[in-house]
Amino acid sequence: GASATPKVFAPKFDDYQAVYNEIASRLEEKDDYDDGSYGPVLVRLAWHASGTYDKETGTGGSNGATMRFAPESDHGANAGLKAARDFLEPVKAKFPWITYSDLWILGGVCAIQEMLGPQIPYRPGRNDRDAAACTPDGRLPDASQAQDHLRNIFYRMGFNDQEIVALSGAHALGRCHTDRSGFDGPWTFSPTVLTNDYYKLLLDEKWQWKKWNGPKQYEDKKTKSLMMLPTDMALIQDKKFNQWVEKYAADNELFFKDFSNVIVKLFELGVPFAENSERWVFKTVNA
Ligand code: CCH
Repeated sequence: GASATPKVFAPKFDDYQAVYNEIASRLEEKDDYDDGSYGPVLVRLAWHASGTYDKETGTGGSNGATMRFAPESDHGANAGLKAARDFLEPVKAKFPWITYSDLWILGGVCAIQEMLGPQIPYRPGRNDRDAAACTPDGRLPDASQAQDHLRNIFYRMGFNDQEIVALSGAHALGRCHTDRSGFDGPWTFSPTVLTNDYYKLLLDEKWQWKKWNGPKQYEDKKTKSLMMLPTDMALIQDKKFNQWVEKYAADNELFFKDFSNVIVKLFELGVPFAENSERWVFKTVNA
């Protein structure tokens, strides 16, 4: 008789493009959130899933999606990211074959591309893990600190000074929320579009301490409607960082190229990809 070949669903590019399209259409549809987009908080979810990586022990990183569980979900740095996880839940329900950890990173990739950022090559291969793989608190940066702290945190993941500055350009997107981090306000006037405005504003505006009862942060002297965290200001206070701020402020193309490279690296930290795995570039909705 005919021997039945077991049918194992092995998703390919088109399958992941379909997931991408679903995330993109939800982004478009749910435009009553924050500044009109879930995009920024999706980027932050992908970053906080990845930024727990420790190169010495190989622990943390986007493999595992352990932020689904306490204690990681309750870490102060992750306050508010439930909004992003909940946004992706119906996508997971529609495409149950994708792991949460691949989905969260695809959410970040889709959000960056749909917010007019550069192409972010992507490959799947992350496996979900249980609460036992949660990382200890304190692996993500503390916004009240300065350059030494930034170097400690990002060198632990394996990044250099140029990469720290390139990654920080993500703060062109989104805002701080008093009920999440305690800080308040956006960094740029266009928080749902990725540009090099973060660097331009750092250099061009006059920044002063905001007078309020909240945590210490800066406001722009002119409009008092933008903000910078102490860690953002460290990028212009430190000579080595500042060189890169100037380069990215002057050249959006260079920023896009370096941002794409470094965020691919961030999103892949500690992921056990198959040896022959290749990266894909997904088509944007308007392409
Ligand atoms: Fe960030 N970030 N971030 N950040 N971040 C916050 C919001 C966003 C720090 C602190 C904060 C990166 C690096 C740092 C985003 C992407 C990246 C907030 C406000 C704080 C505080 C949270 C709130 O109240 O909702 C610090 C410190 C560092 C040190 O380097 C990096 C790297 C990335 C991505 C590559 C994005 C996007 C947001 C906006 C989220 C939103 O909900 O709008």
